[in-house]
Amino acid sequence: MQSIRVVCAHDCPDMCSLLAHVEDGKVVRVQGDPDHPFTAGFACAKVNRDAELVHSPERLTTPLRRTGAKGRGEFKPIGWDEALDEIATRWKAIIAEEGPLAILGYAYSAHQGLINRGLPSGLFHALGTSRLQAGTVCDTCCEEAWNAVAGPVGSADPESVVHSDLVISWGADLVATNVHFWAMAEQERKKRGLKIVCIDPRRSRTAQGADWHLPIRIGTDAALALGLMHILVRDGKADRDYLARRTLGFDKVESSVLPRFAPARVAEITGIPVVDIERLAAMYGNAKAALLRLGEGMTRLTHGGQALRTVALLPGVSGHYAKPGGGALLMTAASCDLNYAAVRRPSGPATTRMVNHLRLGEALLSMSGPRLRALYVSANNPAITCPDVGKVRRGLAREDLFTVVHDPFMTATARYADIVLPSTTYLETEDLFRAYGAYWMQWGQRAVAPQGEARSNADVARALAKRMGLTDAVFSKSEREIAQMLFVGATGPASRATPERLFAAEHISIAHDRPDGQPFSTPSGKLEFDSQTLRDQGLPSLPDWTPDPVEAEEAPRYPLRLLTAPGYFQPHTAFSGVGFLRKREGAPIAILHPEDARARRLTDGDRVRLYNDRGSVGLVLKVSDEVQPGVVLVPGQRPDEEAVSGTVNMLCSDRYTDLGEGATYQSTWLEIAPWQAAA
Ligand SMILES: Nc1nc2c(c(=O)[nH]1)N[C@H]1C(S)=C(S)[C@@H](COP(=O)(O)OP(=O)(O)OC[C@H]3O[C@@H](n4cnc5c(=O)[nH]c(N)nc54)[C@H](O)[C@@H]3O)O[C@H]1N2
Ligand SMILES: Nc1nc2c(c(=O)[nH]1)N[C@H]1C(S)=C(S)[C@@H](COP(=O)(O)OP(=O)(O)OC[C@H]3O[C@@H](n4cnc5c(=O)[nH]c(N)nc54)[C@H](O)[C@@H]3O)O[C@H]1N2
Ligand code: SF4
Ligand SMILES: [Mo]
Repeated sequence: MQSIRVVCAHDCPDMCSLLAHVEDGKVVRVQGDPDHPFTAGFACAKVNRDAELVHSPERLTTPLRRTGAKGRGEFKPIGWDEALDEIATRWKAIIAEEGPLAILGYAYSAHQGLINRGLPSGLFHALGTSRLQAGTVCDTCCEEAWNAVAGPVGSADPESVVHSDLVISWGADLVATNVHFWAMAEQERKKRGLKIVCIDPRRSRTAQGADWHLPIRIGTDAALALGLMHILVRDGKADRDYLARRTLGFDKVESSVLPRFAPARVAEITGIPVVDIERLAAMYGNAKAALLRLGEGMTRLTHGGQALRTVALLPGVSGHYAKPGGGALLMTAASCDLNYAAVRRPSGPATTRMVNHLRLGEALLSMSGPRLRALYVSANNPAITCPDVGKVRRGLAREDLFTVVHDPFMTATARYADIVLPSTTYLETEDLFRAYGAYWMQWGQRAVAPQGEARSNADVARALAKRMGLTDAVFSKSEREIAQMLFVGATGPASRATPERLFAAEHISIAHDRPDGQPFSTPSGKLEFDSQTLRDQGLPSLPDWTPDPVEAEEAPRYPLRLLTAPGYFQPHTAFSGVGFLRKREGAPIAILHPEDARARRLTDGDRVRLYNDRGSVGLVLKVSDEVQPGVVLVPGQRPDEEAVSGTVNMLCSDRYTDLGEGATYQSTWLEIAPWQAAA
C-alpha cells in the first residue's frame, strides 16, 4: 500500500493535508495528515468517505450527448474528440454570429486548487465572453462587508486561538464548517479554560458544544453588536487609545448611533434578554483577548452586509484587534499575494459584460444585446444551489441555449446539458493550494489516475483553448509549470515557497508577523467605522440596524422565516454521490418548533409542503425546539430526487444583499401545510 500526501480540495476553509492510501490504483482510505499542525491528523466525517466519492458507481465515465428533452437526463456516450470538436464548432459559430458576449463561462469552487479553479475562468477571460461575477451565492456579501471595515486583508490566524481567552462563534457552525478551528478551541478550553460562546438562531452542534448559546433572532446581529458597543462605552470599557490611533469615525457612531441601542431596545429586537446582553458585554469587555469567529450565516439576508460589518467593528471598540489571540477571524486568503492573473486573466478585454452568479436564471431568460446562447458550467450545481432555482431551470430549458456541464456526477444541472463532460475528483489531480481560513500553502499530489475517461478542469480548459485558437502560454503548460507562473512577482510570506519545497509536498506556513495586530488596508489605513467607500455607493456610511424590508412585504401572508445552514453530511451537493453520506444525513427535512407544529396540527415525521409565491417543496417534518418559534430550518440543499418533492431554493428569491450583491436565502417567508393538501 502506498500513502500519498494530498490536499483536500473541497470548498472549506481548513484546506486539510490528507494521506490517501492507495492499493492497486484505488484509493482505499483517506485520513488526516498527522504531520500537519492545523489538520492535526483528522479529516471531517465527509472526507473520511472520499474513497467512496472517487470510486462511486455513480461517477460519469465518458462524455455524453443529450438525446431526450432538456432536464430529462437522457444521453448517449460519445468520445472526447467528438465532444470537444462539437463545443468548439458551436462556440465559433456563436462568436461569428453574435460575438463572444453571447457565451458565459460559469465555473466555481468545487475544486479549490488554484489551477483547477482558475484555468476555466482564464479560458473565458481570454475568449472575451460575458464574465461571471462569481461567489455571490456564497461570500461576496461578507467579503465586501469585511473590506468596508478592514480592507482587502486577511483576518486573524485561527492558530492564534492559543492566546485567546474567549471565542465567540458568531453566525458560524464550526462543528460543520470549520472543524479544525473548533478542535483547537476545544483543546484550549480543556487546557486553559478558554470560554466558547455561540450566537446563532438555532441550537446547532456548535451551540450545543459551546459554554453558552445565545439564540438570536435571525437578521438582528447588527443590533446586538451595537448594544454591546453601547454597554462598553457606558461602562468605560472602550479602548480609547486604540480607537484614537487605529480607527476612523467612532465619534459619529458614539454620538448618533449608539444612543439608540440601549439594552432594553436591543433585547426587543434580538429576542435576547437584557441580563444576557449585559452578561455578554461584561464577558467581552473583561476578556484579555477575545476572538470573534465571524460566519456567513448572518449575511444571507437583505441587510447581511451591515450585520457582518457591524459585528466586525466590535473588536475595534474593545481594542482586541491589537492583541494576539484577539480580533476577528473571517477569511485569510486576501493576504496571500500570488500572480493569480497568470491563470485567471491570461489575456482578454479588461472589462466586459458581467453576469451575477446568483442571477443565472434572470440572465438566461432576460439578458439581451446579445442574448446568452452558450453556457459552460463547471464545478458547481446551480439547478440546486442558486436561489430562485425555478427561474434557473426555466433558463436552462431554453431550446436555443447550448449548454455544456463538466462534473464527476450526473447532477440536476447536467440533466439540462447538450454535452456532459466527465470530470476527475481532486484525488485524480495535482494542484497548488492555499487555505482561505488558515495560513497554509501546499502542493496537492495526485493519488490515483483519472477514473474512466474523466479529465480535470485544467485539462479541459487547455483542450478547449487549443481548439479555440488561443495562444496564451498558460494553456500549453503543465500543472507544475503553471504553479511556477503563480509565484512570478509574488510578495510576502507566500513568496517563501520554492518549487523544491512545493513539489516535495511540504506544508508551507504563509502566516504573517503582525506586531501591531490586525492590519487594515482601507483607504484611511484604519478600521473604518465611517466608510466613505460605502457613502459613495449610496449606502449607509455608519453601522446601524433597520428591519428587513422583505418582512413587511411577505410576512403578513407567509408567517414563517426560512433558516438555512449546511447539512452535517450533505453540506451542498458535492457529496451527494456518496451513498453512505446520503444515508447518514437522512431524508431532506424541515425543522419546526413544537408550538408552530401544534398550531398547524403537524407531527414529527409528517410529509409537509413548504410554500410561498415562488414555489412549493415537499420535505419530511422534524419537530424540535432546536429552532425558535416562527422559523423553519432546512439543512443543506438536497436534490429533488432525494426529497418528497423539489428543492429548498425554489422558495428563495434572487434579490441581492445590501453589500456585494449576494444571496438573501434567509429573507424568505413561507407557510407549511400537510403534503396531501398540495394543490
Ligand atoms: N467541511 C466543510 N466545510 C465547509 C463547507 C463544506 O461543504 N464542508 N462549506 C463551506 C462554504 S461554501 C461556506 S460558505 C462556509 C459557510 O460556513 P459558515 O460561515 O459557518 O456559514 P453558514 O454555514 O451559512 O451558517 C452558519 C450558521 O449561521 C447561523 N445563522 C443563520 N442566520 C443567522 C443570523 O441571522 N445570525 C446569526 N448569528 N447566525 C445565523 C446558522 O444557523 C448556521 O448555524 O462553510 C465552508 N465550510
Ligand atoms: N438555500 C441555500 N442555498 C445555498 C446556500 C445556503 O446556505 N442556502 N449556500 C450557498 C453557498 S455558501 C455555496 S458555496 C453554494 C454551493 O453550491 P455549488 O457551488 O453549486 O456547490 P456544490 O453543490 O457542492 O456543487 C459542486 C459540484 O461540483 C462538482 N465537482 C466536484 N469536484 C469537481 C471538479 O474537480 N471539477 C468539476 N468540474 N466539478 C467538480 C460536484 O460533483 C458538484 O456537482 O450553495 C449556495 N446555496
Ligand atoms: S474539514 Fe474541510 S478541508 Fe478538512 S477534510 Fe473536511 S472538507 Fe476537507
Ligand atoms: Mo459557500
